[in-house]
Amino acid sequence: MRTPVIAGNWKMHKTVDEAIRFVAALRETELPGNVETVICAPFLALPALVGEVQGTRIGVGAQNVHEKNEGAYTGEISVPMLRAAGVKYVIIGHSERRTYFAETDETVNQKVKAALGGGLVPIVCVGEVLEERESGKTKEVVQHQVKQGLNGLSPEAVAGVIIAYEPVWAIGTGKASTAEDAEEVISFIRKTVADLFGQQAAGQVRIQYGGSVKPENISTYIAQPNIDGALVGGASLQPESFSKLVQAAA
Ligand code: G2H
Repeated sequence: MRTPVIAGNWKMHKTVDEAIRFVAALRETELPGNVETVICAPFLALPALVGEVQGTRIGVGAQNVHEKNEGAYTGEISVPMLRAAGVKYVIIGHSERRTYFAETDETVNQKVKAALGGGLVPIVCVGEVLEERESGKTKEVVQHQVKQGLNGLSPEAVAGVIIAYEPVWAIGTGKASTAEDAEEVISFIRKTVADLFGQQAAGQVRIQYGGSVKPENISTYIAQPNIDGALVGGASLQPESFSKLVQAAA
């Protein structure tokens, strides 16, 4: 009953021309209607991408947003700016933002509220680092991130959020979590959402797995009852592999 979401996170890759060529190639492939397909691109490529995906089922997302609507915040982009450009999704709190740009659970929470308030679908990233996994703290860490990141939201708002569980040690390393381990953490995240916001929100919220997902392993994640798609970095950069990922989620 939950529609799976495959979201590509291009990170700091592709010029505007490269983004346009990617969509042209993707349009040549058959994308299933029952998978929500999203491309999260660098800011500069977003307006062109929104134009290129017209008439397709592909949605366009940003990889970050500022929590304020406007003001003296040099170098930042706001929710109304993204909305005006036709962007529908935004990744919030990716571990690279937390590590390299000092984002915290508190800023994540402010950004999630701003996104929802302005009509964007937030893709909220949570996940433990290797040391936390090895010391048995995975559930404690993700529970805290979910609780703080979604703090103060209504159950109805939470139902519209996408959560991406990305164990940090699996990101870009080629060391993906097993589907069974990912399912265990993701079902725990769903239970956390149920405890905080009720069964209905927990039943509706989509929770993706992210971290070294490829066409070769996507079906193992999709087969799990609580995993509703994937947030994909490296394997989303080529139209051939991205379309295979989307097809495998159908
Ligand atoms: C995790 C993921 C995309 P990759 O960051 O969000 O990247 O698929 O390259 O591990």
